[in-house]
Formats: sequence, C-alpha cells, structure tokens
Amino acid sequence: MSSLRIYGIARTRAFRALWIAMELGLDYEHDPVEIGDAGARTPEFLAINPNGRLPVIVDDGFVLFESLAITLYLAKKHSNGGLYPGSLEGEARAWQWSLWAVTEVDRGVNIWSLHTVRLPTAEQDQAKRTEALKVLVAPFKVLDSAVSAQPYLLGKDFTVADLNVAAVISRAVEMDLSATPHLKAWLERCLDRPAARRALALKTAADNATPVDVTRRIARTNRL
Ligand SMILES: N[C@@H](CCC(=O)N[C@@H](CS)C(=O)NCC(=O)O)C(=O)O
Repeated sequence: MSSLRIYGIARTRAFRALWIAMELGLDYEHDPVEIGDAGARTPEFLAINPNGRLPVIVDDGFVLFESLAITLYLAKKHSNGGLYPGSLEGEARAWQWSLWAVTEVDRGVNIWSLHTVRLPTAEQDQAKRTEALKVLVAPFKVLDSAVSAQPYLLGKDFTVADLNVAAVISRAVEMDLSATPHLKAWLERCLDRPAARRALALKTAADNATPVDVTRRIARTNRL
C-alpha cells in the first residue's frame, strides 16, 4: 500500500498536489473527495483537515493542508537539489514565487475562469470578469518579464517554483495572453510537460463531470 494519500477531486487545488506527485514519479493513492457536504465538510474529513477544504495529504501519517505547502514539501522530500532548489537563495525564490502566486493572481484567475468558462453563460458577471482581468494586468507583466530572458523562473531548469505558479494560473491558458507573450510561452511549456498533461487530464475530466450546482456553490462559498 502506498504511504501517500492525496485527498481532493482534481478540479480543485488538489490538481497541484497531483501534478507534483506525477512529476516526482511517486506512488500515491488519490481519493477524489468532493467539496462541501458531499465530502470535505463531513465529520470524517474534518477530522483530517479541520478547514474542510481541499487538498490535504497524509504522508506516512503526516497530515498537511495548503496546496502549495504540499508541493514544496513533496518536492523537497523527494527531489532536493532537483525540482526543489538546493541553494538557500533558490529555495527562497521558490517560496517567493509560490506566495506571489497565491496573493497576486490566484483569485483573479479563478474569478475570470468562473465568469468566462465555468458558470453557465447567463450567470456570468461581465463586471467581475473585467475587474479580474484588470487586477491581473500588473502581476502578469511581472511574470512575463521574469521569463523573458530565461526559460523558467529560476533559470534554465523547471522547478517547483514554475509548477506552483503555473498550477495556480493554469486556467489562464484559455485567456487572451497576447499582451504577455513570454508568460504565454512559459505557461504552455510548463503545462505541456508529461506529468502536467496527466494531471490536467484528470482535472478536465473532473471539470466536465461537475454539476452546475457545484460550480455555483464554488462561486457563492468563495464570493467569486
Ligand atoms: N489556500 C488553500 C485553499 C483551499 C481551498 O479553498 N480549496 C477549495 C477547492 S479548490 C475548497 O475546498 N473549497 C470548498 C470550501 O471551501 O468549502 C489551498 O491552497 O490549499
């Protein structure tokens, strides 16, 4: 039996944990728990993650929530000096980009995606979509510039920093990114990796199977 268990349907931020596990070639079990009362808010699940959110992992008895803490932990555990930067400065850069992704672009991309792709057309709010795009202009320029002179965020090699940022903004691949061509090329490069493609296939399948009521609940619960 595998010692690593990843909880969370691949449509959620569990996608991030699945991608890193695939990148690292880990043996793991995936429990595609649904959000809310159908899964993550049940007493059994709350005993694992009291936040009632996804994802969470249990690795040999060690419980960890927060998707990007999970990717950083697994990368450091299994690929220190590889996917996880070996130097102090490299590690700090990986943290920098991970925190940047969560604070600067996560919410904007999520709002854009819900109000452009995932909610039924009649329920999409154009004002929210426009505002989300406005919020993303400045950080997307920063990211575009960071990958304009080198293929990946930390240099010539793909690291967990790229995985975290690309995973957070993966839904932006459907946006018009012509104003940020380096970002566009970098994002496509990251998402074209074999492990990313496998994780994305799970995410797309989960997206396609998501009842519209669940999408509405995602928008409502998170005020998106
Ligand atoms: N900061 C957390 C956010 C986790 C989160 O909000 N997950 C969403 C799914 S993507 C969730 O479980 N939402 C359902 C809910 O809040 O009830 C992380 O990155 O892991």
